[in-house]
Amino acid sequence: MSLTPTRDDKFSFGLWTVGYNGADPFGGPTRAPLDAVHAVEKLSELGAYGLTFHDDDLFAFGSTDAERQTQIDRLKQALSDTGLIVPMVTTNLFSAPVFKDGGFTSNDRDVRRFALRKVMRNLDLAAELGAKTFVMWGGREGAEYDVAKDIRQALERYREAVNLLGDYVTDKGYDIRFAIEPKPNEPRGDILLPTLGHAIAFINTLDRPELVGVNPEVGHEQMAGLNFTAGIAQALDAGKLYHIDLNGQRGIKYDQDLVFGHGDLQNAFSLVDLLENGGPNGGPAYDGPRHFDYKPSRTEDENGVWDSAAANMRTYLLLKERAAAFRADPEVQEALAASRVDELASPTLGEGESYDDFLADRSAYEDFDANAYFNGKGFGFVRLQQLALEHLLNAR
Ligand code: DIG
Ligand code: MN
Ligand code: MN
Repeated sequence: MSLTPTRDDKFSFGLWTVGYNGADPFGGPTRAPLDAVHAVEKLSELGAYGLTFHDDDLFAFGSTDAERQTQIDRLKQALSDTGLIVPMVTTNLFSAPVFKDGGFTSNDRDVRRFALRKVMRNLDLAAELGAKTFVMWGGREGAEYDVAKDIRQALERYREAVNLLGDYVTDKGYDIRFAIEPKPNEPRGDILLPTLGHAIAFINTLDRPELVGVNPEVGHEQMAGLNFTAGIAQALDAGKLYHIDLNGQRGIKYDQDLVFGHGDLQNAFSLVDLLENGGPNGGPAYDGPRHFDYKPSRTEDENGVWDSAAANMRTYLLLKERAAAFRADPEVQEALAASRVDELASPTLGEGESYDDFLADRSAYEDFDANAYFNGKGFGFVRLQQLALEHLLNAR
């Protein structure tokens, strides 16, 4: 298995990631601005297949139409020259002061109308560039004070916005699906739709739920203390994994946006195993872009930026190789069977068994020996986990 990224690996990067200038709430930029064309050229050299962006990443907020078009034309030329594509586009509804109380859910109706128009204009650009996914991260949709935001009305405004956008792309014939990106907090004290579970519940209340999925980000679920791999399994179960943001996070703290694998490595291993081997017949469970939404650490120079971009892809490929070795190991297959992992796929009721049949089956309850599980009938999970760890460490 090659560790050299190819377009077939479908690795994509946000322009805002490699373009992150290092500024944080406690210090200014440590790197010069990065030109979009240069980013496309370097990412192509490194083996990426796609570039994603917010409108404001490509042309500054408040640009004239001419300035906007110039940047779009420059990007199109770079994409044509390199063969890189734009799999996903997203909109910045969180940086400009006008969005200080959010976009879709600002208490200020005029701001909500401005935000929706900004997104619709960006949807036209997404369609023009052939993007198939439109991500909506509502980073500013939320509040710091419970009494300042009527959450039910905020959800209704969010629903109104997404329903309108669904009507718009349908009527325009755009081949675009939406992906809501959850995050529990930061920059708002509490963000609406904080986890992928909240987002999936919200999606089911929309007029066109089939048009809307989720774009879970590793660090965002982990900021809430949740298991990202388990969350992705639930998104897959719901048929809602429309995109994914890969990065690293080391525990419940501010959003670190580390290189993929530089946080919880074992969860990264199980995630890649799920994505690559968790589908039918042990094949891929997800065929979308492997998108990195990370920040090259403030400490790095431009060389460090490209090293970090390469590290994301190399780590993914290393984990893919390790997961394949894990699945191919006969001792692992034997340990999986001993742990009865596959038995969970067997329905609890027998084929055609009615609940009357079930109630009549004395072996299920009256004659069942529950005490046999004391001091016996162990599941062998620790042995299985050690096998996984040893494959992760390439120690087998
Ligand atoms: C942060 O995790 C968010 C924004 O960077 C962007 O809107 C979205 C796209 O993946 N992720
Ligand atoms: Mn993040
Ligand atoms: Mn993200």
